[in-house]
Amino acid sequence: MRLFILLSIILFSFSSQASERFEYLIKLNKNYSKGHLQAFASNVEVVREDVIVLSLTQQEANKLKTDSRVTHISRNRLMQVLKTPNDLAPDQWAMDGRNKSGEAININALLAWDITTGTKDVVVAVIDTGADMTHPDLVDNFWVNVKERDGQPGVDDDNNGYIDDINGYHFGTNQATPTDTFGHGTHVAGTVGAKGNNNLDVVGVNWDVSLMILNIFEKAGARTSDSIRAIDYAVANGAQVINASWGGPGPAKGASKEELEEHRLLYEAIERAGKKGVVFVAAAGNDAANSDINPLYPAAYDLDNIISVGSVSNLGKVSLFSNYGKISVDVMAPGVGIRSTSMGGGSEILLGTSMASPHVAGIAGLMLAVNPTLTPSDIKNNLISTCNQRSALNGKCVCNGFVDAYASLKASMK
Ligand SMILES: [Ca+2]
Ligand SMILES: [Ca+2]
Ligand SMILES: [Ca+2]
Repeated sequence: MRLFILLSIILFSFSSQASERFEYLIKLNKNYSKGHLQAFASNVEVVREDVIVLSLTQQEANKLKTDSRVTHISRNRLMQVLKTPNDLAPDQWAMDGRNKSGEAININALLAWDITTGTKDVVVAVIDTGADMTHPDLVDNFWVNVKERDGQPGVDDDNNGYIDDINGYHFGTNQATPTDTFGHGTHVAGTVGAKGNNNLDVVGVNWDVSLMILNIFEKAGARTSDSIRAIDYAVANGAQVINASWGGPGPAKGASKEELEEHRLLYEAIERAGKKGVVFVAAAGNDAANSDINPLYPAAYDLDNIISVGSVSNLGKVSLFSNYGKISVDVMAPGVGIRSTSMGGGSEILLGTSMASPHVAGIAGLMLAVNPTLTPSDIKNNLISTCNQRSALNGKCVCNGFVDAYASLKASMK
C-alpha cells in the first residue's frame, strides 16, 4: 500500500514597596474640585468634571478613602488587550473571517486566543512531507530534541534509534533533517503553528507550540512502513497530537482478506498511540465520496483516538472535493482558500482536507495547553459536542457541523 498526500496588556508587575505609586481613579464629592486634592499630587489628570486620576502611594490612597471630598477611589486598572495578532493575514478567513452574507464560518480563533495562544509544552507531530526547516515563520516553533541539539553530530545522543534527530526525522530517506521538497507539509505545519504575532506571514492556530516534523514522503508517496515508524517515533518522543494529512483507499465493504491485512499494522500503530494518550487527527480525503461506503484510511479506521476531518467552505457547505460520512467523518473544518506557510519563506493558498485537518490538530493543541490531562476521547468529544451545526452539514459528519476553537476550549476547562 502506498499513501498519498491529499493535495488539492500589558501587565505591570507591582512590587510591594510602600513608597511605590500607583494610579488611582477618584470621583470627587460634588462640592469639591481637583484643586482641593492637589496637596496629594501635582499631576492631576482630569477624566471628567468630577473624576480625576492621581498617582498615589498605597498609604495616601488609604487616607483618601475616609476623606469626605472623595466618593470613590479605586486603582486605575489596566484592561487586557484582546489578543489580536499582528500577522492575521486578511484572507485567513478560517481563523475569524466572515463570508459575503456576513456568516462566521470559521474556527472562532480570536475568542479562543483570549483564553490561550498555545504553549511550547504541547508537542504536535506533523507526519507529512516534512517542512521548510529554515522558514522564518516556523523556526521558533519547531520541537527540539535537546540531547541531540547539544550532542555530537553523527551520534544518537538520546539513544532513541535515530541519529541527529534534532527537530524530527526524515523516515522516507533515513536522514536527520526532515526537509520538505513538496510544500505540503510546510503548509500543514503553518496552520497548526506558524509563529503568531511576530509581524510575519501568517498566524497559526497555535502562536506557540512544538512542531515535531516527521517526513514520510519520498517522491510521490509514503510507504506504510515509514508511516508506522513515524507514529511510533512521535509517541516515544513525547508528541500528544499527530496530524496526518494523507491516506490511501480501501478496504471497502467486501474487501479481500489480503487488502484487509495490508492495513492491519498501520491500524495497530494508531491504536498503540491511543493507548499512550496520543490523539490522531486525520484528513478525511478529497474524493468527494461518502467515506462510510468508500473509506480513506487512516481517517476512517474505527478507533477512539482518531478524529477524521472533512472540509467546509466559507459558505458553510461541504467542499466539493471533500469526503463526508455520518459515521466515518467526525467534524468539518475550513479547507478551501487556506493561507499558510510555503517553501522558501512567505505563504500561499492551498485547498483540501489536508488543510482542514491541521486546524483541528491545532485546536487539540490549544485544548491541551489549557488542560494537559485531556485524553484523546475528551478532545474528540469536546470538539464534537461544541461544533457549530449547520443544516447543510447535516448527516455529512458525526457532529453535523464545523469545529469551534473557543467553545472547545471552554468545554476543556471544565
Ligand atoms: Ca537520537
Ligand atoms: Ca547527535
Ligand atoms: Ca507569523
